[in-house]
Amino acid sequence: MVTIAQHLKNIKNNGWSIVEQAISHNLIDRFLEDLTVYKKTQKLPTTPSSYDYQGRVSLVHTEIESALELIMNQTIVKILESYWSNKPILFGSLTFTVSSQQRAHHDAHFVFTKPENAMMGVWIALEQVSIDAGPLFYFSGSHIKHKLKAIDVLRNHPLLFKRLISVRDDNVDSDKLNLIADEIYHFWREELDRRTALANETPRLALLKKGDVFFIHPWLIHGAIAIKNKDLTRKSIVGHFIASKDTSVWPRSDFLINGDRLKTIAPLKLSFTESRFGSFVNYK
Ligand SMILES: O=C(O)CCC(=O)C(=O)O
Repeated sequence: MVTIAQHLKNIKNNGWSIVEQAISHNLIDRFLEDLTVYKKTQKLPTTPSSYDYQGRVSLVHTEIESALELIMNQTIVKILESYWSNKPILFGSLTFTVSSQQRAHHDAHFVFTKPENAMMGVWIALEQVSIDAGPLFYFSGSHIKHKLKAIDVLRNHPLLFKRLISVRDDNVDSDKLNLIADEIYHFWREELDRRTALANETPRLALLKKGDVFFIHPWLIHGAIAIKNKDLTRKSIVGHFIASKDTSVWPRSDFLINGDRLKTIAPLKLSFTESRFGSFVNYK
């Protein structure tokens, strides 16, 4: 059995760790039943109608107790608590029916925190992941080697940086700012691909079994490969945790357009709900 200390070492050194069979299959089955009922009552599609949709539902843990029970599993919480020496708070969750086929990225760009390691993705397989169902891929060690921020990209695109500053100073045209954010994201994504290709790295695939848990460091480059067999589902839920109530969090837009002056930008104001499984951020 892999010890907690070994998981902490894996996360620190490699940017990931897998806990096999952390979640009971009974609980997963109960959650999947609850999810089906929830989707019906919310009139959400119960089958992925297109591969853009992915059957993705956000924040089900705020609506379905079995989701909270599943994500705030004792082993998960214990590992996070030991990693941060602090009480983990569930910031958000996403459930998928099929693979997102998402391109390489790191989660720090979605949820940027201070301290910078105070966030963690916890991806739970709700069924055996087939190699043809678009499994997650990841570059081991990339959280150290390729820790790329938007400001690193802007330094290589001085004209774009200049444009950003002038639109930002105008402080009125949010459409223009959004377009610049898209442009920065585009170059940032390209740079991630370029770096991993240059380093000649081969991605690993997370071919997890039902009940396995994959810890994803916020700076680990990962994504999901293309679905080869469109009849296959790849049911999963991912929880995004922050280290404690004292962690400062900024949204993706600030990561992209305010990375050079984050000290002057107020972090998100968060409120919290206490549950018998642990605390989570309340968005209501
Ligand atoms: O499960 C997936 O397909 C993608 C999940 C992911 O990359 C993420 O949550 O950051």
